[in-house]
Amino acid sequence: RGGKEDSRGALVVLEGLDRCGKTTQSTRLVKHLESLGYSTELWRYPDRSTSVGQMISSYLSNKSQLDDHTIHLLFSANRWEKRSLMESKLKSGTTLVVDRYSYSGVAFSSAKGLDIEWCKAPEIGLLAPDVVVYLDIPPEKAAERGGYGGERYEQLEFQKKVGQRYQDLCSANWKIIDACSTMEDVEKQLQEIALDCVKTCQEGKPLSCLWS
Ligand code: FDM
Repeated sequence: RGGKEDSRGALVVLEGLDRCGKTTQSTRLVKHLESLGYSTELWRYPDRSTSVGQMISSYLSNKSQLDDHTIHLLFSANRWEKRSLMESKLKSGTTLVVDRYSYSGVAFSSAKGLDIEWCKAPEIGLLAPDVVVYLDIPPEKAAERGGYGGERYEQLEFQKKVGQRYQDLCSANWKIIDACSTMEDVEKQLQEIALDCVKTCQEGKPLSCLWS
């Protein structure tokens, strides 16, 4: 689907606690946008395929230990190593649906007690999402959903703290969806939000950088 000269793809980010349905919903959203003829890709962070991503993966599965600041910077580096590709994809008209982004970085690390401004600093200059969709679920409900997979952060008490940090980060370009609604309901709401955003970007909304 063509558009204006400065037409571009949209950067749509999904955030939320573990087991909120992000992965299922982002996969469905990509299929939907593709079916409408929009070039779309599903991205996720951490991107475990890179060498930085493998260090992160090993940390998350408790196979290695790292200082809290160190792992925070690795998560950020994992976004930086994909930044230029992200920009070129968007500029070439591809919409990116991204499962977790800088907000996960800040929410999870600051929930451990790291200073929030320190956590935000390495994210400065990454591309700002056009919309952040937060799939809102009470931590207790998320824990009931088929259980956690046993990775480092999948514990109820910690997820409660992360939920509070997400609330502190929530700003004007966030859309909140009740993740306790039916899967179809969440899917529909997400489609509307994303489509609206895709159209705005097609009309030439300029790209901007975090933290804007
Ligand atoms: N996570 C994810 C972080 O702590 N910082 C980050 O920057 C990102 C992107 O990694 F518990 C945490 C969030 C989650 C874990 O995520 C792995 P997935 O979605 O389960 O792969």
